[in-house]
Amino acid sequence: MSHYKSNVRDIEFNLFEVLGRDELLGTGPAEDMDRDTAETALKELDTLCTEKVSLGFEDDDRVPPTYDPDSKSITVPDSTKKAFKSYMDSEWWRVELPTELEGLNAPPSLRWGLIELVLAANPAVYMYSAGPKFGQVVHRNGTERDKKIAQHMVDRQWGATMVLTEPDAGSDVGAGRTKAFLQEDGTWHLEGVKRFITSGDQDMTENIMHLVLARPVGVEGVGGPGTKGLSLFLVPKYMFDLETGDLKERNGVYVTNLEKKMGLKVSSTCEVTFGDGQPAVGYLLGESHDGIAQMFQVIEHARMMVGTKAMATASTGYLNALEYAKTRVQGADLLTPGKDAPRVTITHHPDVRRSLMTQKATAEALRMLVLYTASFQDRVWWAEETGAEHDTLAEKINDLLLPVVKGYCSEKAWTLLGTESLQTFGGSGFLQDYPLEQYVRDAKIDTLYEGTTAIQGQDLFFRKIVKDQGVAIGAVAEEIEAFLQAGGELKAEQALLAKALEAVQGMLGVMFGHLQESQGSNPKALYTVGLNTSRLLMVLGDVVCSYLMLRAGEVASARLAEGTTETDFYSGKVAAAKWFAQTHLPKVISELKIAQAQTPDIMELPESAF
Ligand code: ST9
Ligand code: FAD
Repeated sequence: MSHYKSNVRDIEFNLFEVLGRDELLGTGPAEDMDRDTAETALKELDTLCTEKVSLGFEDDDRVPPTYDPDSKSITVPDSTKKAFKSYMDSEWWRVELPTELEGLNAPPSLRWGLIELVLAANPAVYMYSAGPKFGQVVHRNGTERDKKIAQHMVDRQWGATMVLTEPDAGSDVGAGRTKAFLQEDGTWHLEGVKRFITSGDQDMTENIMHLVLARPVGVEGVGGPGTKGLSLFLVPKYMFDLETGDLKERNGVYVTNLEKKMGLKVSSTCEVTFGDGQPAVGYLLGESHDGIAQMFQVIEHARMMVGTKAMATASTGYLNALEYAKTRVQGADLLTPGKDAPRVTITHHPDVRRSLMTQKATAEALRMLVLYTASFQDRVWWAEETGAEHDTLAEKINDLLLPVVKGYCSEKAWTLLGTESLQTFGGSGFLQDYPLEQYVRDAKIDTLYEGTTAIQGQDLFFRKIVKDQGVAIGAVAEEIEAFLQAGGELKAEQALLAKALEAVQGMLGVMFGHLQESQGSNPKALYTVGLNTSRLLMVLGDVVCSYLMLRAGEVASARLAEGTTETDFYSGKVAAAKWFAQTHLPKVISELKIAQAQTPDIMELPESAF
């Protein structure tokens, strides 16, 4: 039986009943994807995930991919191979590709609704399958040569990797030392060692295209220090005929180690060595030295993917816990304490109810955050596809929300899975008989890769708020204020939201105050800003998610008033909305007080005092 449990009903509720995404479907660039087709897609992919994609998930965690140092290659276990093949054969990955690359070009919100299912069922399969999608970045930024390469990546379903990290360059990508040397024929030879590279090798695709950041050497005007001196090179595992894509000789890029990890073991994490004894030939993407900006096109997508993965795991974790709680009989109802009182399922205990509602409300709030963010991607996509004026505001709001999706979803999911979902199983949760212990191990990585939570917090404040001059955050605040102005049924929770929104604005005021101070007489006030950036990220997540849950709660409450037959579903939505707001919003006010009280004192403390 599959570990995977999905909530397609909630995805559809968000997409169509709250966010009105059906208005985009069946028209303009989504002419071929009407609402019926979208619902069929969700249903079919859900079935595929249940019956095939999820199958290698547990077995291959126990017996993960192996590394052979002689051939410097990785072998993926058979169940994962089958799961991967079933996903690639289904062709559903084409929903993420544009029509010029034979994609189905679905609106981004629908894409993320679909991707959630694959990420819940078997996240490593999604990562291994991302080659064609990387092809899109190659196509978008490439020369005519690169566009041909991109076409092979799609047509031949090559694997692909994003290659940034080095032993001394993790968060600080600009410290990377891998070098690139220009050759007479216009290609480059790369030399260096990268580490922690996801899908660095596997034996499921005929070729792998590595997208590598390296520093050009000996060419005037390029290759300076920091991230701006990095260029992006396409380095294939096998050389190939540019016209046909047919493979030629092995290129000089080899996996030199496979990491042993806490979780997500099916996804290979590799040390990759370039040009050790054999040239590692690369092509400069777009023949332009703009590596970090080009790589950030991949990173933005990958950060959204990581937040979605975290949410997807939290959701399947909750649904597994719920199923268990409904059947596990233990203890008597609090109201019937006698020794011979009838034993009840644990869902009768208030603390288990508290835990289950926390899980339901959080998983559903995170899903809303992902799909709400995707709705701004829809606006950008729509403008691009129809040739309308670029939707700058939507792009800015998407940029603002991305670190929240990545940072907030990953932090909430990992803790929720451990402290609530696994806990619901009692001691059984600690066993490998149930998927929870694996979910906890697999979800921890989401707070780390694609930029740790600390990096997301800094990105949010310095780049997405300060550098943006508050435009995007102002627009989101206005949207929340308009919602509050309109009133509704959930009045007490709306009042909490109004106070919490003020608290976030207060926190921003505190941080801007310290920032200003640091630019004047007290440079150390910048440390105080840095002590609050992760806090800001988490409270912004609390407030935006509460707003979204209350919006959903109002829709659900209207459906109940109209007399729906789905009473359980909609009353569950109203209850979850209230619960999320009641349990998160009061804490935002405490966080403001903590933020106000921060001083740079701990920065003065000698390291030896820690
Ligand atoms: C990793 C992979 O961890 C894990 C999972 C892999 C799974 C792969 C498969 C699935 C993915 C599928 C993807 C398919 C892709 C398809 C997409 C199709 C559409 N936003 O602030 P500055 C740029 S990989 C945009 O001065 P520093 C910008 O160009 C490893 N751009 O930074 C900027 O210039 P300007 C992940 C941004 O101080 C320039 O960078 N590693 C953003 O030099 C310099 O900016 C990490 O994530 C942004 N938010 O460097 C590293 N930010 O200002 C984390 C910067 O002129 N560390 N740029 O515009 C950081 O992010 C650091 O903050 C730093 C700092 C490196 C950026
Ligand atoms: P460090 O940067 O050393 O950070 C250590 C700690 O210090 C963290 O808590 C961090 O938040 C904090 N810190 C560091 N700098 C700052 C700062 N300026 N301000 C505040 N706090 C800071 N990389 C790739 O290029 N491609 C991949 O495909 C890939 N896949 C990965 C898969 C796995 C399983 C793992 C574990 C990593 C992967 N990575 C990949 C690398 C990943 O992106 C990095 O591990 C991550 O960016 C953090 O870098 P680091 O591990 O060097 O930690």
